[in-house]
Amino acid sequence: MKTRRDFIKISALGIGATAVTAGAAKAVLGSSLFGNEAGDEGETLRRVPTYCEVCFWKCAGWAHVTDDGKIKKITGNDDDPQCNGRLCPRGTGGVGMFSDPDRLKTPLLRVTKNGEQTYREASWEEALEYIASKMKDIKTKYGPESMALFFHGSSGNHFSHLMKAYGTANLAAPSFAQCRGPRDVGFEATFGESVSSPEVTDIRDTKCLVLIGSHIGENMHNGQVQEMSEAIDNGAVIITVDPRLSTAASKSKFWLPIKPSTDIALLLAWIHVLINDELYNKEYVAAYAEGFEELKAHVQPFTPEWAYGITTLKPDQIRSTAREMANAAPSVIIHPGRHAAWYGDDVQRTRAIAILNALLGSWGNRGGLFFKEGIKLPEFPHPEYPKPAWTWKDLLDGKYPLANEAVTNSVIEASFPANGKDARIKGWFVSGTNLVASVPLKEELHKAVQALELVVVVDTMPMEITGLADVVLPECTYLERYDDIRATAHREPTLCLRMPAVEPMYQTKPAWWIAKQLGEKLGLGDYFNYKDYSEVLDWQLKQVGSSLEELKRIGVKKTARKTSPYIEPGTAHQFKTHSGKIQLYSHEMAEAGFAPMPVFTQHPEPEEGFYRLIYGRAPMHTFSRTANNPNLVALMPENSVWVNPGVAKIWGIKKDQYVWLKNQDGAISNFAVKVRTTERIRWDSVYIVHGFGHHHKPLRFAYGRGVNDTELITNVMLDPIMGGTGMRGNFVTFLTEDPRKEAKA
Ligand SMILES: Nc1nc2c(c(=O)[nH]1)N[C@H]1C(S)=C(S)[C@@H](COP(=O)(O)OP(=O)(O)OC[C@H]3O[C@@H](n4cnc5c(=O)[nH]c(N)nc54)[C@H](O)[C@@H]3O)O[C@H]1N2
Ligand SMILES: Nc1nc2c(c(=O)[nH]1)N[C@H]1C(S)=C(S)[C@@H](COP(=O)(O)OP(=O)(O)OC[C@H]3O[C@@H](n4cnc5c(=O)[nH]c(N)nc54)[C@H](O)[C@@H]3O)O[C@H]1N2
Ligand code: SF4
Ligand SMILES: [Mo]
Repeated sequence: MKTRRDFIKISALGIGATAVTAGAAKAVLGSSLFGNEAGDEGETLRRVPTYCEVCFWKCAGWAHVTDDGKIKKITGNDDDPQCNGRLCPRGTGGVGMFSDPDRLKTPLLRVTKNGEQTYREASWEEALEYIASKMKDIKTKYGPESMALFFHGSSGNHFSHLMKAYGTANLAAPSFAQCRGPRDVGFEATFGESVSSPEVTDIRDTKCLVLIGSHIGENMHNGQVQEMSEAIDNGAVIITVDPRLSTAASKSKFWLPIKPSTDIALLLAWIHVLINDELYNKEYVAAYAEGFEELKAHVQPFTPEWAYGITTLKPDQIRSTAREMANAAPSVIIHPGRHAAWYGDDVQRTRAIAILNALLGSWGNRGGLFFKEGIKLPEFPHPEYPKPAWTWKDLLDGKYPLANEAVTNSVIEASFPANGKDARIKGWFVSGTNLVASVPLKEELHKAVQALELVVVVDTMPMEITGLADVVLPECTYLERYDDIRATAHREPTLCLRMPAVEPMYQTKPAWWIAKQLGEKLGLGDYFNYKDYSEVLDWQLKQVGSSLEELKRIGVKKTARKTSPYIEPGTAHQFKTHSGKIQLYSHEMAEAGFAPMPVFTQHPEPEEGFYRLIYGRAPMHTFSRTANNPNLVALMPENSVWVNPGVAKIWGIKKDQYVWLKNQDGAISNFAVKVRTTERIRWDSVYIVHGFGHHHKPLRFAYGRGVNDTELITNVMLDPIMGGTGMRGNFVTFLTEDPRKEAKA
């Protein structure tokens, strides 16, 4: 049967590219585009403030621009506490987002030509008219609630405003159910608030940092990495729990190479030791927590000896690391992690992490977790948003009661008819997220895309997601636009500006402009009462005693805190839970029908000949968003699969050999991946970096390089508490011959 919406390769337009090797990237582009170089002799460079969009740490920096409009380099802003004047390799290489020859250049419309679907170039007027008329149509036929926005990154703010003005609250980001959602819900259930982004971890002054899976150093969240190395220099004890000798583990006093999926057993044993050996912070627990007696009774069976049989970690190792934490308390951090969607019981795991922090008294003490403070910018005046008749919550049918942000997977599942019911979501607006690579629901995505009446994708690059769109809108990169002021609360309140360093290339436009044009075409002009976004920023900044002019000059404005980052000795502190106390026993979870204290669940193990597929980050890339960035491809062109030498020997596979991976359900990687044999990984697991193995040919530097973990994640373990998609219950085996050879012959 012919599908309604074919995946269209943008190369069909003839604007695609021929494959170029990574090494040749530099030659193709010419070195001047590579940034990081001083200006030529005698050349004066203009400094334009920005904040980085290569990941969501949002470091503040300067774009250095020549008189004729070339971006020579990007450097950190010394006044920014999130980066202290230093960008990570990805941020420095951010110029590549701008100079990438494969960028989207014009709006594209899906058309059928000689019976085949393809894109044709369109003017902005035509593309926006088309979207507006479809959106009006959807509003009339089904109500505005049946439009959904999927977003990640700065452009999301502009389209969220548009969608709320239009009348829908179905705004979903993969950064919830595919990332930090379980962690945030676990911490909210315990402390009444999440640890935010950037996290409120006081790593700089800590005496003991415990990393559970969190692989800082490969996870390059800038400020955290800097603070961790400062803490190490100051003699802090690092304890890393990871089945792989991560960069962080290699800098640790203790590396606990845990059997994957068993972390909750270790956490319960640590809680057991802290309580039974009376190592916990009695004063703090008495003053700020409730449910201690219930917790004490609950953990009695969970001795280190019990955990040993599950985790493979020796009892004395568990006891001595618990003692290290207690010695450092309250200047100790059990890091909350960030990408927490692992095994489907992830809220329980992060609850256990939160409880450990509570027992040690870390939140509210120097070297633990601090209280954040920020500058609240007033919203630019606009009419009230209409109240939607229903929201994403109504799509859950009573599932995931503690989800407090839209669950991407549920919104996707509501986008096609199922069980005899019509789909409630009829149109998608997607911006800054490559759902094909970031949400492990291939079939559901496919069904949704066949059923939807409108799919709009706003992106800077011809990523896989663009092939699913009816209309592709090319956004200019962060170096060519205004966005909202960065006003995130953290250790020090800051305001930070992003403005265009150069004019947008090609026909690309900023998200604020796209949202405003669409708003006007939809009769929502009152919500976009300005000519240029700089007016909005100037108005907002003036409300808090600054101005656009000031921020253009300094980039970052820091102000003094008005409140203390720590609990003042002798004062009564209220946490943000209903009772004001930390919930060691969670009434909220009990009422919702879940275990009120963390429980360990045994997860399936790999069958003979299969290995658990675990994945993570590399310092030079951000997910799939940098996969084609010529600067970063030059640093790391492909991922490799980490294999224990003992396992490689059984299979007769050699270092640097290319293999295909096949999972428990028969899914086979699209491409081959290079083997890295290393003692740094347990024998029962293999490891790859996420974001590679692109199958979209117009990505000339990324196409066919390495493997894509998402296509091997066919078993998804949903967290019943908030809908997180646990992705680490997949097992792979090796294929040494090209599995598609016969088909190709
Ligand atoms: N298998 C697997 N899945 C995962 C993860 C994993 O490790 N493995 N990680 C999970 C995590 S932690 C997260 S946070 C999510 C991330 O998921 P996504 O946010 O979907 O991440 P990216 O793959 O970086 O996709 C970003 C998209 O934004 C586009 N883009 C970049 N800059 C701009 C811009 O300025 N404007 C616009 N409009 N578009 C832009 C890029 O070209 C790309 O298409 O993925 C989750 N999914
Ligand atoms: N360079 C770079 N930095 C990034 C990003 C990026 O794309 N590139 N993305 C950012 C984003 S959005 C996020 S969410 C974070 C994600 O980064 P983190 O939150 O730090 O890490 P995770 O992806 O949860 O975990 C990866 C680590 O968990 C280990 N692991 C796998 N299974 C298990 C297990 O069962 N138990 C334990 N204890 N460990 C296990 C892996 O070996 C790996 O070292 O990184 C952020 N920083
Ligand atoms: S950590 Fe690196 S990539 Fe992320 S915002 Fe900062 S400089 Fe950019
Ligand atoms: Mo994430």
